[in-house]
Amino acid sequence: MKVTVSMITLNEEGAVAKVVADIRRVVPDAEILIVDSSRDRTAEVAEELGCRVIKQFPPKGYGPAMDRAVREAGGDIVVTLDCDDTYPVEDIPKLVHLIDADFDLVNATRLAKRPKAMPFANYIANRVFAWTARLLHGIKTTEVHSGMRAYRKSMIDAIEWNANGPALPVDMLIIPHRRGYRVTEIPIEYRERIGASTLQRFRSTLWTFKRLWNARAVR
Ligand SMILES: Nc1nc2c(ncn2[C@@H]2O[C@H](COP(=O)(O)OP(=O)(O)O)[C@@H](O)[C@H]2O)c(=O)[nH]1
Ligand SMILES: [Mg+2]
Repeated sequence: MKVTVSMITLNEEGAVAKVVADIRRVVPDAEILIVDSSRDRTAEVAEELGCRVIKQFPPKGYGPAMDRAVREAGGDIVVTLDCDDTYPVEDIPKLVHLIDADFDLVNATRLAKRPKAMPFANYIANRVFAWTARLLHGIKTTEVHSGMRAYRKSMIDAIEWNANGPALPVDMLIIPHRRGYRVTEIPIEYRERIGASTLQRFRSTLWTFKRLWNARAVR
């Protein structure tokens, strides 16, 4: 099966070359797709390195960029990753194998144990989100916000979510689970980010609970 590694980028020129090189080393045959909304040279660097770059301007936020990044993937398997060097690229083959082994979605969780690179408040918030997801949806997860996952492309083609607004990764995990697709989880290491985070704590928390609550209607 053909693999696409999809990333979205907002001013990641300090990280993009390293992340792309790391991906190439691990999965040389994969398509690398980037949805870019940067003001810096991220897109130029990615294009020079042979990535497929889709430009999204004006920037529409994480959700619309991520939606585009998974829907436009050319592969049968789509692996998502932040372009900030926080996720272990060397684990991509593990995720791909699990899709090969008939799972439709593999969630890579950073919270199987407490990650040193994550602020304590974020850690507690993430635990509460995961616990709420278990309670409302019966999904055995420790993290609903991971940016590192593998999705079967045919599943994405069959599913809709509201891409506008923060916390889209919640819907991208919970809706497939509720629709009866085979979802599994593996633990990963989480590293310190290159560059600054775009996370807006308050809005993200609000939208996480909103998405978790609204997904009860999905069956
Ligand atoms: N295209 C695009 N990418 C974005 C946008 N907002 C964030 N990103 C990218 O999405 C990924 C996740 O954002 P990040 O700042 O790392 O969030 P954090 O991991 O929660 O700290 C990074 O690769 C960002 O560059 C956006 O509005 N448009
Ligand atoms: Mg990040």
